[in-house]
Amino acid sequence: MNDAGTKDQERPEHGRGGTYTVKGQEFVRDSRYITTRITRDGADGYPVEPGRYRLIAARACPWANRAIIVRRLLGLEDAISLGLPGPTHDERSWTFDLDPGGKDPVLGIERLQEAYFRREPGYPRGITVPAIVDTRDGAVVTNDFAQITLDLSTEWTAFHRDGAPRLVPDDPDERAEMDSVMRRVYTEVNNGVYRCGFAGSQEAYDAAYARLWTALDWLEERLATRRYLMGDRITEADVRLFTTLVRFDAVYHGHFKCNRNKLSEMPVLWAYARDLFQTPGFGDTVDFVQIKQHYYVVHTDINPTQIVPQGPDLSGWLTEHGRDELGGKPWGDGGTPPPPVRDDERVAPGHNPLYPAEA
Ligand SMILES: N[C@@H](CCC(=O)N[C@@H](CS)C(=O)NCC(=O)O)C(=O)O
Repeated sequence: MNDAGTKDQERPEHGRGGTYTVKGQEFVRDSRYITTRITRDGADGYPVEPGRYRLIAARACPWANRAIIVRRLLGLEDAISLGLPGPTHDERSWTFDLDPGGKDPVLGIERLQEAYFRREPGYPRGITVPAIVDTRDGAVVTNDFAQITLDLSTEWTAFHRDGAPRLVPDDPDERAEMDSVMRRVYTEVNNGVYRCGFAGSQEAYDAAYARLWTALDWLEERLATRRYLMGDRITEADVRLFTTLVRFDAVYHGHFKCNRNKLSEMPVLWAYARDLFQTPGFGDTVDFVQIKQHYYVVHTDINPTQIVPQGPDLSGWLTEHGRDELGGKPWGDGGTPPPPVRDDERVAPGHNPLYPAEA
């Protein structure tokens, strides 16, 4: 038994942290994280300090994509730098194979594992993204993906851009409702697609499939009358749902067998997802090429040939969505959209319909 009271033998040889199939079993995510927080009061030893921390967030990963979106919506690019490992990782770790010399230019490391080992030698769990690294000692501060984005909203306020949206409501009732929506979105949708994809038995898959579609039908209904999940403005809940929806037809429909229908066949959810995709800060962070490479190449247990499919056609993401008819103030009172993506953080041409391949 390990420190969380679970059996280490359930972890496969290849060391993947949370995502793999165990034959005969339901997929259960390993949700033990490094939960140190970066806060204004520095209670955990890590005070908010611009220029000190580096967010490591592969574009392929939905949990990391959340952090990239929130950082951009809030305008924290100057306060927290961004490191981007390539789309695939081997049995040991994510690597900085896209960077010159194969090393992260700030941390000087080839593998994210090195930053985890600086925090805890021999770190035994998954080397996951997103992770925030302290550039002073090169050690991971946190990989607690759910807390990371909430803290960007609530602890880093002094460094938000002018016009940044309030992604986490101040009103306690609204916050409680958002937390409840996010809980359901997490268990049934964000993690629900993985539960389908990594089901280790027919029964587990059947149950996972039913749960997922029950939740997607609920969302289709909820969003029919609300422009965003919490009403008339964008919140953290939308960021969390978006990162799963944007991957749906490209990977979850086929690779994870979430195939009752495509996202593009659910009129409300598809229009909602396109609305967000076309909103600055959302679609402009998405790299469909890396997303497909990641899932189809890394998950050899469910795609042993590692063949990456050509489709689907992504041009639909830019079609009119008509959601403006529902009204709403996407950025809230006094809020404004973020400025265009900085040059050094742009998704590669041809990897996203917003950035066509150069002729
Ligand atoms: N929510 C995730 C955290 C993020 C996560 O799973 N990221 C994946 C990529 S999408 C990852 O880093 N996987 C590497 C690994 O599991 O070793 C979890 O439950 O662990």
